[in-house]
Amino acid sequence: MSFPKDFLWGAASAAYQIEGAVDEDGRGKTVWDVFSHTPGKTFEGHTGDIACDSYHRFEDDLAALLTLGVKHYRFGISWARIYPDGRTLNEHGFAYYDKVVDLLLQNGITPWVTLFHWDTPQALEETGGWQNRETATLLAQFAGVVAEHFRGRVSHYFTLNEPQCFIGLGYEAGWHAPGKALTGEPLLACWHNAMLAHGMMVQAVRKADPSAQIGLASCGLGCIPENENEADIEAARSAMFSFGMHPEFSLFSQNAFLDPALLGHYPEHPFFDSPIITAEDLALIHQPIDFIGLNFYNAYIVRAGESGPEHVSFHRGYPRTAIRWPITPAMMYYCTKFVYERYALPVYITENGLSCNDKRYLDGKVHDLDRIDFLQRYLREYRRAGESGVDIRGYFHWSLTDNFEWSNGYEERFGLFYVDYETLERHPKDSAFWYRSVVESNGENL
Ligand code: GBH
Repeated sequence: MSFPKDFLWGAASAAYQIEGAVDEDGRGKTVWDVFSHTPGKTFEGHTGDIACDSYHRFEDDLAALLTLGVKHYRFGISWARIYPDGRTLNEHGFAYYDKVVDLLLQNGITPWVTLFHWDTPQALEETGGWQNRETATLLAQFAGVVAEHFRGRVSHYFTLNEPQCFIGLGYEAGWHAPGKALTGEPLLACWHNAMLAHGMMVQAVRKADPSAQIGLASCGLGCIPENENEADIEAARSAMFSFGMHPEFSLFSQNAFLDPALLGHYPEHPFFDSPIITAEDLALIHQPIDFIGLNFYNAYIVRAGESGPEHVSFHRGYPRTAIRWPITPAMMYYCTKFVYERYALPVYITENGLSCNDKRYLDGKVHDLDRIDFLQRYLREYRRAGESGVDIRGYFHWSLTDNFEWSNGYEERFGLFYVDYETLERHPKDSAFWYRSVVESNGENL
């Protein structure tokens, strides 16, 4: 029982969730600055103004990475630092990322850059945001400039992080910035523009740096079979690639992103019957990429019912994390396998983790047994996917440190490192030392 020999272990973060320093070196406002400062939108009005202050404390994050012994770090570059209004280049915006990238490289850690993790410049939101196709063009321009700037230093990029969330939660459910609740054609326009952005970003990065490896980071409804029999497994697979299965936001669908990006068409569903989708657009979205990144947290349980796949409710007392998401380790096996069988590209888990009610105990340490237990369960299932033939390449834990958990603010702690938000000190949780032993043994100890 083992992981592939050259399997990569890493940790992940995102610009707005950790950086703070929202007014420094010419950074422009993003939709999340505005949304988090709007009363009632985030838990107790929390904002990313300071966050983990990583903008001034990257050395502390680096020390955390070195404690873990990981050789790979996934982090974001903020669009609004480089293009404050989305259109005008601000060279000063690169200084911080130059330092981050150089320190990572000096310490033997490979940078994996996420080009877009939800922080659209506010100025672009004011000209229609994702409803406007120009937003896609401008994001691709940013992607090209970043790849050009870091050519020779950064060779791994992710285009979009979870359009399912920044469009689904931001423009459909309204729980995330910019907090819109659209349906029909206007919502489809947002989705389609995000897909176009992906395709144009791949082109822009390839043009700037032909040797770069490019992927995406997708999320959405994961489905696992109630019982491990053929009928339930097929029901789970078919539910996982059905559109509109989530009760609150239809866009929480893996294949709404992966089908156009990797197969060149949208899912079969009336939502996508629209003249705005042209064959040229589909060709533009469908660019060759090098790997699929999956952000996996929890799945639905599915069985074969009389008239097709059915959701099975979680039984009373079903295990859940602090944020109340159900603990469904089998998704690391089934859902990576379903994705691999459908799209046939190498798979990375680009995010996986959980929030716990972490605190420093009387002894000053953070005893997060729940995190260790969760990870052990999830990683065993991921290993099982590899053993069954899925081309699994790596695992990035979400997250390196506790951080700004979007509308939940600082109330949810997803880190391997505890952040004391008064002093901004990072403290390794027990899970950090445990994860180090996983990294060192390539998972032999799981
Ligand atoms: C990721 O989003 C983000 O990329 C990251 O920035 C964030 O901090 C991290 O996860 C933790 O949230 O409707 O009950 O099935 C993942 C967000 C998680 C949103 C699962 C939808 C479904 C819950 N998704 N959630 S449920």
